[in-house]
Amino acid sequence: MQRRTLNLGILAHVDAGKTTLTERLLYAAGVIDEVGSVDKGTTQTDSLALEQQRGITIKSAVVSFPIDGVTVNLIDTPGHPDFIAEVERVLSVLDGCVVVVSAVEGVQPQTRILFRALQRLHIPTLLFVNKIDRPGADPEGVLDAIEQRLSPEVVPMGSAAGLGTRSAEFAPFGPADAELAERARAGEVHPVFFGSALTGAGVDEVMDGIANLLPAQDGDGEGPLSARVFKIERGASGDRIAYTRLFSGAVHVRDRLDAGKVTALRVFADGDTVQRDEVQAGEIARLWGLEEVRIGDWLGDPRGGVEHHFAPPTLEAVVAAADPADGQRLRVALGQLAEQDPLIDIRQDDTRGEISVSLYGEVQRQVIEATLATDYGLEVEFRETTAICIERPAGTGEAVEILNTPTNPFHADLGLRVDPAAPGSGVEVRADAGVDPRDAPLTVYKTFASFMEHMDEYVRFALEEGLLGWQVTDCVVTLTEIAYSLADGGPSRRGPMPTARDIKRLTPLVLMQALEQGGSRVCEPVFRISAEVPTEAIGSVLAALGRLGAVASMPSPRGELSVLETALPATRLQDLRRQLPGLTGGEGVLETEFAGYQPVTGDPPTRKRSRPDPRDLDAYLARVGR
Ligand SMILES: Nc1nc2c(ncn2[C@@H]2O[C@H](COP(=O)(O)OP(=O)(O)OP(=O)(O)O)[C@@H](O)[C@H]2O)c(=O)[nH]1
Ligand SMILES: [Mg+2]
Repeated sequence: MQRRTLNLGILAHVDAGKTTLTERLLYAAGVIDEVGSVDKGTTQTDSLALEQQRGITIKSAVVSFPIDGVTVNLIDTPGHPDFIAEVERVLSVLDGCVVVVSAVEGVQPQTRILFRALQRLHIPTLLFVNKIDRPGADPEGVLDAIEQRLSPEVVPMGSAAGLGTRSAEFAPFGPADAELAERARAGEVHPVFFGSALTGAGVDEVMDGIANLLPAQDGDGEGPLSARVFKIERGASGDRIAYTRLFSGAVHVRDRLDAGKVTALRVFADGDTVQRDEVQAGEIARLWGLEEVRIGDWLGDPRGGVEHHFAPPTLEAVVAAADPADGQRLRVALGQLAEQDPLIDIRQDDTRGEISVSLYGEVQRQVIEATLATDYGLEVEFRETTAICIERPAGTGEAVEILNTPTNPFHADLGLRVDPAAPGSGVEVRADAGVDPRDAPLTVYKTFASFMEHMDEYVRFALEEGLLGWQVTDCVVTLTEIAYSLADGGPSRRGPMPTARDIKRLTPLVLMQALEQGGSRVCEPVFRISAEVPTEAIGSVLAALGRLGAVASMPSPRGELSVLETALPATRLQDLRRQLPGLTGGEGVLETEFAGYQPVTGDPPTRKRSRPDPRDLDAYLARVGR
């Protein structure tokens, strides 16, 4: 049976109206009889108690409706930057997108960040300029800003009238011609609609746009399975539910996949889910039974690796159970949360019994705290929040360990060189041209390519904790030497054959020596900040910025309000967030954007290691074994 599907994302800056628009689309499609309200906590997609209490979206949610024979799986995403990880994992499963922009607030920082990611991925995108009913709505001004700051390739599909009133309306120019429709479906142009998700103005036209200007996919169940897991949920009885988008092939109930046996399967339809026996390419399903699966995993053939489109979390905090007897339960609970959210990175230190959690910001911290309380009955305390720094090699360093020597019990020679690389380039592992592939232990790894793939993995693991405990990045690691022991070798090489574990354990030993030789530089996350504050509060805000060590641009007044541009490290940004309401009578607004890492001035902070330091040979060998 031929099924047509459109997997549609709704993305925007926080509060732009994504959830309200979702509600309107479901209503227009006849899937719900009454339009729910974010402010009353009655929408379909903000279904978590926390979302309803706070009036913001926290988790991405899928809901489905039919138009013109196409099943639209709409994914409503959170706009708050603390939940960007939820958006990241959704991006890889979209066929098209609607980006919502407020007609009052205009193009905001998160809008730019999201739009850039959509363009990099060539996802066909429509724009909906929302809130034309609100006083101060300036759709024409916002259209200009969209052209200047998002994309020049935009096509207004009509105009707005009666601005700033409940009777504001969208007047379409007429139906899209075939050429425009084709270019929009190819992602070459971005049609722009105006309206109000609150009153429903413009919603029917956007609905037509979704049907005609975005590329629905034909289901092709033939071909090998290729599917991506983009969300994991725990059911009422603790069972794992994997939200999966199929790109090719089909999945049936009782199929055995690497991640487990599919025990049940549901697809989205008409605002609900329905049980099925199979799901095919183009569709999204909820799969039960895949106990081994993690977010971002591919089922069947992978198409591309892990992609990161957004900045990583920049803060971390130590979490402790209020009742020390709950320590073990807290570990399990955080483990489950991390599995639903791969960017919640948890570091456990067995020796000190501490758990630290990486964070995007204060709101995410509050949500984790509330989730632990309501879902697990756990009272927790977050100790001081610190920035997650990185280490970059300061210079080139090289080290070699020779087998049958007191410092190397691992049956292999290994030499590695570390060279600094450009900021943002990550880690690259390669072999020196002088290395003879036949010297690698191919009885263990079969091919030299496979050996290097494993080296890549061992190196990345070892670089998770550098000289001062931070993750090491922006470097090239070169294999300079490899040799192994032989049962019948000469005196210097005689010994048992190495195993993969030998090479894996030897790698950190050599790598940390090489790193130490070249030294490393600790760098902290820095944010670009634009602060909009009442003009009369400028003096006190500038003084506060000075105390935080920041230099601000000359304020540019916009009437009663002035805008300051500055940059601050992540921890100082937290301080500014706390101080701003007091400094500005609650009127100040901060817009922030991750701007990379900068070397720390003064004494570099260290991070406690969660694993023994390979430079302390006895402790290291005691832990990993000889
Ligand atoms: N006046 C007016 N208010 C709107 C409109 N659309 C949404 N709102 C209001 O704006 C606020 C935010 O709406 P949401 O739909 O929750 O926005 P969102 O983009 O889903 O927010 P997050 O998911 O938290 O990022 C709510 O108070 C809505 O009632 C609109 O067209 N006009
Ligand atoms: Mg929302």
